[in-house]
This record gives sequence, structure tokens and C-alpha cells, in this order.
Amino acid sequence: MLNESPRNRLATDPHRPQFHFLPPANWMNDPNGLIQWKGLYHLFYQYNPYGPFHGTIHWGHAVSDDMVHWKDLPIALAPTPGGPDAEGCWSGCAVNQDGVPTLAYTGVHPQVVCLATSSDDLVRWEKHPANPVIARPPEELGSHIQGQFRDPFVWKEHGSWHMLIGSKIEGQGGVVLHYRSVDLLHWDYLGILLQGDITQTKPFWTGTMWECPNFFKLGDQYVIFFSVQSEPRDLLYAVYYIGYYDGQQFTPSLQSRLVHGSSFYAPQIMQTNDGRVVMWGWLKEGRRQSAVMEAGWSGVMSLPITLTLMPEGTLRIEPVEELKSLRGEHWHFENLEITSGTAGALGNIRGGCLEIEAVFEPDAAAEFCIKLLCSPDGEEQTRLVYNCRQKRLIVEPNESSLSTVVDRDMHKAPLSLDANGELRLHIFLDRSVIEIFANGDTCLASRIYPTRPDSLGLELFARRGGAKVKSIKVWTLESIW
Ligand code: DQQ
Repeated sequence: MLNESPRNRLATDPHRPQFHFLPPANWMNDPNGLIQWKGLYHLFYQYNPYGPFHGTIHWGHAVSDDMVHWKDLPIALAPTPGGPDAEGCWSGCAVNQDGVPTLAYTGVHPQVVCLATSSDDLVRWEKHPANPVIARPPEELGSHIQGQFRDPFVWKEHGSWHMLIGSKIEGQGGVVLHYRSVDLLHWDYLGILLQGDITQTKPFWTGTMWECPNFFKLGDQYVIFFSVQSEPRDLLYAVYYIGYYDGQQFTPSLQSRLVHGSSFYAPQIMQTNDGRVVMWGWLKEGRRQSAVMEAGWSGVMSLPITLTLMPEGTLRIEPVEELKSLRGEHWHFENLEITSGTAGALGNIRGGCLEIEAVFEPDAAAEFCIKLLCSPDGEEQTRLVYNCRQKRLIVEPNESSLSTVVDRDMHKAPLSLDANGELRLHIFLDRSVIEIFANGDTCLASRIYPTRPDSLGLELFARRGGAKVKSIKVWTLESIW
């Protein structure tokens, strides 16, 4: 069809998610500039309008009145030839500077901090004539930073602007640098807010470089999160630290993975007018670049996720309530007994876009499983397994897609049963995306690529013991487009 929009052209691709945000076509990575402005939620994102690969990075833009349904807006930032962002407008954030919407972003190369402002409610943006407002890393860190200096995160505290920048110290690990300013233009370097140790391996390795820092208050605690890179190009995972902050020093008391699996990266928060901290992250593709080029698109945004504190002091990680508006057809079963080796039990539920809320009571030795995207002959299926002995939640991708995926490993999250011996799972399946929220504080995200159009079935299964399903609720979810 003549003049068909790219979003419509790709709509028939069976791997395109239906209720997760993604751009009309081409490449997307990090969420940027998340801000609620005059009631509307604005989502900017790292975008290459010229193809499904990282390069010529612009800021794409979409707007929503419910965080669920999005409308595409014109590209917000494009590289300026000869300017400090000539090779790309990399990640950054949005703030309200006394009524003026202002973006702080990374110009490359070298990596510098730039500003842009809007006078028409965030649609068109003017780059600041003073750019770059930070032209180089702090002198005192010298060459140890090796030019890795990016992803400004800005907030206001006691009348001053504060900024964090992701960076590294060669041979030592990732760092988060702390700056302060009265006008967003002139910045004083205050020091390192948090420093990694390249030799630390537990509870996780903190890599060689830290990207996309975020910092915010929850209750009487402070949370910092960032994404861990293993240079030159392994984007590993996002982690969070909770601790005490006195305006200068941040002293962590707890550290943990934010979302498990190898898909979720570079998250950013939005502080909403109703007081919520809502996070989006980039769900990377898990398939080979040749498959991505053929598809014509790459990258999906996670669901909007609220962050609060659990009574034990970890982060409670849950999808926003607004997603309930997408619920369609519904099934509800109670008190199902799943015996070892049996499958089935859910009748004829089928769908590639499903929400599932389930409460299980597994036997101590059991391996309990929900099979998703099953073909009628059982040849193809994606298994979500809980292993009681290993205390692990695992996504086992379907074997038939293994030739196209880069990461053949199963995606795992450590997970204990709750105090009642129960496992509570909240699952969102969206064609090639699966996000699982478990027992309040554990999240696992994965990309899966079924190969058959009839792989739509849903079944329960148990091995080496049985399980009781106290309750399982299933909904089909509607498309947001
Ligand atoms: N992606 C951006 C960088 C950031 C990285 C470039 C994280 O600013 O450090 O597209 O995925």
C-alpha cells in the first residue's frame, strides 16, 4: 500500500509485542527524559531512524495519558553537524527548570553534557548555545576515565541542581560522579558518589563501567541504580543499591540485581505527580543481527514498573495498575492439583498476549512449570520453571528458536517461596517478550522467538513431585495501538 506507515507495515510481524511500547520501526535502546508534564507522560528513547542497529542516535518521543497507550511524536533531538553531539545524542534525562522543560543529555564524541529546552510543551527542542555545559571529565580523574563519561541524571535538592554521571576508573571499576549547579549551566564536581570494585564477584560482578545512573528517595532511604557494562560492548544488567545519603556521601547497606535475565538494561525512572516512582527499561533483542535486520526493528520498552520498599528493605517491583485496562477475555481456576508428569489442566486457553496471576504451593522437591506458547503437537513451547530445590525461576526458550538466538542460556532468577510456602507469579506474555514479577521483589525478563504461528497454547506441568495451584487467573490483553 502506498504511504503505509512503518508501524502498520510491521504490524503483521508475529514477534512484534502488542502492549509494550516500541517505536514505529528501526532501532531503539535506552528510555530517556521520562517526565510527566501538564498531566501527560512523556517517553523519549534512544533511536536510530536509519535502521535496526545502533548508530546516528536521535531521541525518539512518545506521549501517553495513562502510561499504557502511546502516541508517536516527532523526533525530539537529532545530531547537529559540527556540534558537540554531531555523532549522536546519547542518553539523559528531563527536568522542569522553573516552568521550562529542559533535557540534559550526552553529546558524542568526546562524551560531553549538553542541554536542550522546549517552549511548546516538549514537541520541539532548542539546543542550548552554551553546549557543551560540561566539556570534559573532572581534571583530577585524568586519563583514568578513558573518555567514558555519560548519561546525566539531574534532580533538585535544597534549591540546587545535582547531577550524576556514569563513568569508570581504569583497572578499578565503574563509578558514579556527582556534580552540583545553581543554573544547570555551570557545574561543580563534588566527587565520586559510588565506586565499584572490579574484583567483587558477590552478590554479582559490577563490571568495568557504569552507565545510566538514577538516584531517588524512597521512604527514609535512598536508592541508586545503574547498568553494568563489561567493556568493550557487553551490556550486562541493571543493579540497585539502597542506603543512607547525607547530601555528600552515599553509604549503601544493600545491593541487588534490579531485573534478572539478560534482556533488561539502562532503566530510568519517572516521578509521577501522584507520588509514584515508575521505571521503564530497554528489553534488548536476543536474536542474531541478521534476524534483526530482516525484521526491520530492534528493542522494546519494558512495562511501566513501580518501585516501593518491601518491609525487609528490598525493592518491591510491580507493574503499574493502569495495565488492567488492557484486560479482555478471562479465565479463573482454583485448587488444581498437578501431579508429577501430568500436563494440561487449563482447558483451551490460547494466546500470544496474556496476563497470568497464579499462586502455587509446590512440593519441596518439585519442579513446577507453566508452558507458554505451546504448539498443539507439543513440539514447540517456552517453559517457565520453578525449581524448589535450587530455589530458582527459569525461562527455558523453545528449542526451535535456538538457531536464531544469540544467548542460548536459560534465563534465571534466584527466588524463595514466601513465608507461607507459596509462590506468587504475575506473568506478562507479549509475543517475543515475557516479564515475570514474583513474590513482590523479584523480576525476570526474557525475549523468546517462537517459530510457529500455532504456538499459542498454555499448560501446567510438574516433575519430581506435585503442586497445588491455589488460584490461577488468565486474561487476554489487548493491543495498545
Ligand atoms: N546507551 C547510550 C549511552 C548509554 C548506553 C547510547 C546504555 O548513553 O550509556 O545509545 O545502553
